[in-house]
Amino acid sequence: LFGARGRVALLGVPMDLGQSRRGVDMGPSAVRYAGLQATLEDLGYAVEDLGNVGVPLPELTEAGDAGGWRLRAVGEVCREVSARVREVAGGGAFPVVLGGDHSISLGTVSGVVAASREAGERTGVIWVDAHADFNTPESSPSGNIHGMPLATLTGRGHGELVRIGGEEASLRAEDAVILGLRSVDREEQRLLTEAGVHAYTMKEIDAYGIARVVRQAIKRLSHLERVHLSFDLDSLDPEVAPGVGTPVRGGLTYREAHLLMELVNEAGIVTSLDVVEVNPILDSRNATAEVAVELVASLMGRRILALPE
Ligand code: HAR
Ligand code: MN
Ligand code: MN
Ligand code: MN
Repeated sequence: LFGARGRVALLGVPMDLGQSRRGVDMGPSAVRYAGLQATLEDLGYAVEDLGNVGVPLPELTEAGDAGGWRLRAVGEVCREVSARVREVAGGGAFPVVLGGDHSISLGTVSGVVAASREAGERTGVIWVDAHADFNTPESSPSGNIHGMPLATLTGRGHGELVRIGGEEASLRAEDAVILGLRSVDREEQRLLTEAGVHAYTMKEIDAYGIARVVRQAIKRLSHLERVHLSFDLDSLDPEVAPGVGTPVRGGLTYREAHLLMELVNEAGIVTSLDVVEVNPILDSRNATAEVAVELVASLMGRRILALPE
């Protein structure tokens, strides 16, 4: 029965360059330590850990960020991630990519999109996040690249990052939904509305309940052959997931996040995943990485009761 559920490939991206250095580069290690591979094997997957993609150390560049070093480094790392993920997805395995800050999704999403285009299929994204990550270099109040990946993937942003997946943008704005949103910068709000990305904010989740909101989000993506789930741990309430660099009060509860994953699993639509922004330095005894592993288990089919034979 081993591997009866299919193949999963794990890839770590210990990158902490999407903002000033904080500690999310240790995220892949923390999530592995929390038992990701054994958990997936227990669910019946054949799991191959491909190790980490190499990431340059900012400490080794004398010039700091002079000359756009950080931007170039993010671009290089994400091109490598994109190529690796394309190969994994093209070979029929389910990619699980561990960040790292959210700028790694420039690599994961462009990689799965490249594989899906080769198969003549279209990919959408479920972006679970407190933030919209829809800033451009012009709109961003911080200049931090991890606040920009969703905009970049839809063709808005730094030219060299927009083109990671080739000339065509990886995503159409209408093929992306955001869940858990509660922190959006002023200019970013305008960009998001103009682009037509559908965002389900915490207000909708409070008013209608997580189940209804998730079912609506799934329905909105039902025209797509593949869906990538990009899971930013700061979507959770900081009391549940303290180990993130940019916590925002009023997030998903433990059970809301699980039900989200359980309903997405039931719908059977997700074909790839990244887990980002786990920061062990700010965490409390690896709790955030452990929650991440439990949520991945729910997404990948863990049930409370066994299914009837
Ligand atoms: N919107 C803010 C900015 O652009 C904060 C972005 C924080 N991003 C993440 N990823 N942690 O979701 O700077
Ligand atoms: Mn994010
Ligand atoms: Mn976030
Ligand atoms: Mn609630």
